[in-house]
Amino acid sequence: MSRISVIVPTYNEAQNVRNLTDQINSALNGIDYEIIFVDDSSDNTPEVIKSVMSENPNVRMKHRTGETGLATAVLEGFKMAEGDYIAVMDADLQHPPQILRSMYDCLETEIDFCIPIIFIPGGSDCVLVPYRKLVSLVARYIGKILLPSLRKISDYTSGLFMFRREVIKNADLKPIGWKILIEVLAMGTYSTVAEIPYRFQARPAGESKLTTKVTMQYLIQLKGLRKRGKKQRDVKVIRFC
Ligand SMILES: Nc1nc2c(ncn2[C@@H]2O[C@H](COP(=O)(O)OP(=O)(O)OP(=O)(O)O)[C@@H](O)[C@H]2O)c(=O)[nH]1
Ligand SMILES: [Mg+2]
Repeated sequence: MSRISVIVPTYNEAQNVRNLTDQINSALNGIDYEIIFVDDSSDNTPEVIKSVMSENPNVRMKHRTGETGLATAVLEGFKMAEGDYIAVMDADLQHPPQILRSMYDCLETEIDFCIPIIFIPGGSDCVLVPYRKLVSLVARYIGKILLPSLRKISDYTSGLFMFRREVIKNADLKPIGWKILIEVLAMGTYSTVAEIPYRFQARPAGESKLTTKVTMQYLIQLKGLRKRGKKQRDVKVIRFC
């Protein structure tokens, strides 16, 4: 049976990690999995994670001090991951953990990469405020212009995805800021991508850490990927709606 490593970056998510772990645990019932929290928090999140670890042997944590940044946290998780399939998910439950099972099912059918999407039929972004929807739309549009090799893919700005570990085997990943999916898509090796719908949820607790600096870092990252990434790709994108 294939094993999943679920990487969860955390920054002050003390109120969410236990709920998230319970939901991942029931979503992946019967599947071999590990959850890797990569934590940069300044609150008591690491203590809560340690308590969760004492109850669930599938949970591990790397607590970083003196370093923050979502993308580098996820890279740290990639280094620690032991699974055949690697998933990335936010801690704030905006990504419904049940979707992990559908992502796993996709990869079990020889697909290399699965990206859940909110704006395809069956998906929903109704909890996002109009301003956030607009920022996301513009970010995707700029990405499509600057990285034509990824044009077939509907969304590469999300923090929710799963791929076979071979995808990043020889990938030169040097993300800045927050956007790790676009880095993996631009630098990784894969030939089939599945897009599946999902419903974005409201954050039940804690605060957003998104800032305008993140948007600027995304633009700088795109510029770098234009130089470093593959200019052309032969990728089959299958959309399950
Ligand atoms: N390790 C680590 N995790 C981070 C850092 N910044 C944010 N995160 C985590 O990354 C995930 C996404 O952050 P959010 O603040 O939810 O950002 P978002 O979902 O894009 O924005 P909202 O829709 O406003 O919540 C959450 O699990 C955060 O805890 C960081 O510097 N280090
Ligand atoms: Mg969030």
